[in-house]
Amino acid sequence: MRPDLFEAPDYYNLDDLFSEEHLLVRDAARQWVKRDVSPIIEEYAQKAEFPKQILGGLAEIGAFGPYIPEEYGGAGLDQISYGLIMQEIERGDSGVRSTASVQSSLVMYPIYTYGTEEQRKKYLPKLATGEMMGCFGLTEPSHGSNPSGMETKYKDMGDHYLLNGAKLWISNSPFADIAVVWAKNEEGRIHGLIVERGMEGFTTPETHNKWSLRASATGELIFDNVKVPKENLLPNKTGLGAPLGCLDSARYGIAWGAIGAAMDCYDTALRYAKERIQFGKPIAATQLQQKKLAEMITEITKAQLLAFRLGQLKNQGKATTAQISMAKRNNVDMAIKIAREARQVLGAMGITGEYSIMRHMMNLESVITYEGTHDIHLLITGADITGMPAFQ
Ligand code: TGC
Ligand code: FAD
Repeated sequence: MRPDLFEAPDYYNLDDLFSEEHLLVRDAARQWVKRDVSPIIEEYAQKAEFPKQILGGLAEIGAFGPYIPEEYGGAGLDQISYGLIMQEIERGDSGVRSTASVQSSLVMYPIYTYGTEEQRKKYLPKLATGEMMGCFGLTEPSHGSNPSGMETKYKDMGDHYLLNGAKLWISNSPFADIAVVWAKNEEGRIHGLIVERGMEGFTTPETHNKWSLRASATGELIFDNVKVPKENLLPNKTGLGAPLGCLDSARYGIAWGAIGAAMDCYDTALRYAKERIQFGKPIAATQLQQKKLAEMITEITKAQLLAFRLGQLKNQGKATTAQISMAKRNNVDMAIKIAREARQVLGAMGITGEYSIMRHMMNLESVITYEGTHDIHLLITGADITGMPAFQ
């Protein structure tokens, strides 16, 4: 892969709206990605392996629990800083951002929000440093978009719970130390349980042959009569709203993250178009390539404004699930379309690993599917504006 020459676009002077802290946090993440992610990521994506050596760096830039209070090891930052960190990481690779999203919003968030003080103290500081890694099990083989139908269940055995079932498509599962697992009790009510690697009957086979998110480890969670200690139940929220609350936080991060992938594709295409000479002039001087580039920067700018306003609402505790859905859906769609257009600007070179565009494009095929598909987010907006859910 070529040296990382990335220069971030800021067409509407958004930097003027960020605080000094936002800029410091963002620039630290940006430099780290340039130094520690860009030089290695293509190789890891090609060999379909997660680069575990970057876990310490992710922790150092505050990517594990950015908004978790410092007393539990988090970075104690606001939601805009969290978004900016996700943007910068996904500028490097969506798979690396996935690892950070899962650790922060799908593992640390539920333990912090729904857990006991003992659970917070036991797990959060280690998760914040990356000494312990987590994953989140909601999706099942027969229940993706409709997690309420989940079949994973647990039984109260007096001194412990007995867990049975299976989860599929779980980011980080092959190496995670713990899993936050959503399962039904005997009354059919959904609860979260912390399952630890090493518990008898718990296995995490890896999913192979992915064309997308190749630098992220994906796998299953299989529970075959796993004895889970009673103190591992998250007691403070039950029902589908508990996992959906975690998804609000992760989807918000993705709305920012997708901007990073789009910025990288745009920046690469712009630089290439200025340098590539055909018919005696740079292709950037042709109207067709300018149309592509001008539309890209317009869409990136709109997505940045959407994410920034959503960040303000989130900081005020006012962002709704439907507002988050709109931003996740719009920004990922924007990014995947830009990746496809940018790939064409590079001609044949666009399909190689010399440039990041094809990797972003393939990664975004997962991002547009996980954390609620493109269709499901449209239906969430539809339900919100009409008051008539059309899921069934
Ligand atoms: P519905 O009837 O709408 O809601 C059930 C209950 O939940 C409450 N609720 C919420 N509570 C808190 N926060 C939210 N965001 C909430 N949304 C809904 C709701 O009030 C209700 O409460 P109650 O007390 O009345 O029971 O549920 P539904 O079954 O109709 O489903 C709605 C739907 C389709 C929108 C939902 O199921 C959905 O979002 N499906 C998509 C599934 C999904 O996003 N899965 C993601 C899996 S994790 C993942 O992909 C990680 S990838 C990570 C990475 O690598 O980055
Ligand atoms: P389905 O729900 O079967 O949907 C198939 C198609 O039908 C989609 O196009 C969908 O939009 C459409 N559809 C579904 N319902 C409707 C409807 N009512 N109306 C119209 N169209 C509809 N899950 C986790 O729990 N944890 C993870 O860490 C995790 N990581 C993932 C990592 C990767 C790389 C991927 C690809 C997925 C991951 N997932 C994870 C799973 C992800 O959340 C699901 O794939 C997603 O929710 C969609 O479920 P599904 O794939 O079963 O698709």
